[in-house]
Amino acid sequence: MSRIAPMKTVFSGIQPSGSVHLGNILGALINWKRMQKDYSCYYCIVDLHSLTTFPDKELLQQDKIDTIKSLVAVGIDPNKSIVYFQSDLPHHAELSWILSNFCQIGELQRMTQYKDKSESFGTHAGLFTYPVLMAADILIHKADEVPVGDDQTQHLELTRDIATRFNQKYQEIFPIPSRNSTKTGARVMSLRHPEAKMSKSSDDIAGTIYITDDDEEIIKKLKTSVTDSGSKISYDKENKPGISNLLEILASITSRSVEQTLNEVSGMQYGDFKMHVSDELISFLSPIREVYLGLTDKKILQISKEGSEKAKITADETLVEVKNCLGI
Ligand code: AQP
Repeated sequence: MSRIAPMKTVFSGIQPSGSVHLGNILGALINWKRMQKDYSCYYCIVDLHSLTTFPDKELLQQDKIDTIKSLVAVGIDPNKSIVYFQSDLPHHAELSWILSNFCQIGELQRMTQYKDKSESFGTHAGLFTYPVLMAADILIHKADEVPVGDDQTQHLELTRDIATRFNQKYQEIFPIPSRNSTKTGARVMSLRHPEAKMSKSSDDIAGTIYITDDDEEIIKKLKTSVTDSGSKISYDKENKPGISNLLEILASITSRSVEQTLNEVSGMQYGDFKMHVSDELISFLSPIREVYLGLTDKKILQISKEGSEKAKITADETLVEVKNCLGI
């Protein structure tokens, strides 16, 4: 008799550090949605991580709720996936402490996100040990795959090293998680500063397309997006980062390759090309925005409550196993 293999586990997190944007959607969330079909998925609003940037209390509370709204609007189904707030499970912080013993200071010093963020938020230990907490997030549910954008590759590598060291020192309890990424959209850049990634906490609002942006705002942001000198549309990330970013965005939202997209738009003037991208963005984002605006805070709190109850089951099991290994 043939047996059905158990579903693999997926974990990914998102910080409630402001409105979800196009980079989050194309780099992570559409992949999260796709994976629900074949995997057992845990999607976590990592509010402990966001404390590293000292958010305002009221804003954080609303951002947490709005982030789950964004997930549901993009197509994360709480009946299929487990969606919860990180701080509802003390297991994450407890495992993080345990795993910090399997990580070298030099490794944390090499993390580029630490270097970037410490310029704005100082060199405090929370920011420094952020990747260990991220490793705990992933390993507490024994995730096999982690759908994240390009910017998280370094953190995931460290998670793999930490898991391997624990397994070698004690017992093979953690799967070594691998990154699952989208082909295009893995690093969406700012529309105004295409050398920097589109980001929630960026001051540069005009360079970021938010999930709540209405059609007018989308058109305005595309109109003022940075292109490059010259007039020919070509894919050249080094010399034409603005145009290349728009090509990648267009390819991603229309589910085509960059090559196919380039063939379709290569004869256009920059102005017409930008209008075309904004039309496609409106078609892509307006149904998502409609679902988002229809969700109530009460509904979201119910989703997170049920999610944390389910997430607690596997987190409990892993912690017991880890503590048994360690003798505590
Ligand atoms: N610009 C981006 N392009 C592609 N993927 C991106 N992600 C973030 N920005 C881009 C992916 O979105 C997921 C959730 O990210 P996060 O909220 O945990 O943290 P982040 O990477 O630091 O994202 P932000 O939006 O830039 O937030 P802030 O400004 O608070 O730092 C991750 O999978 C990430 O790869």
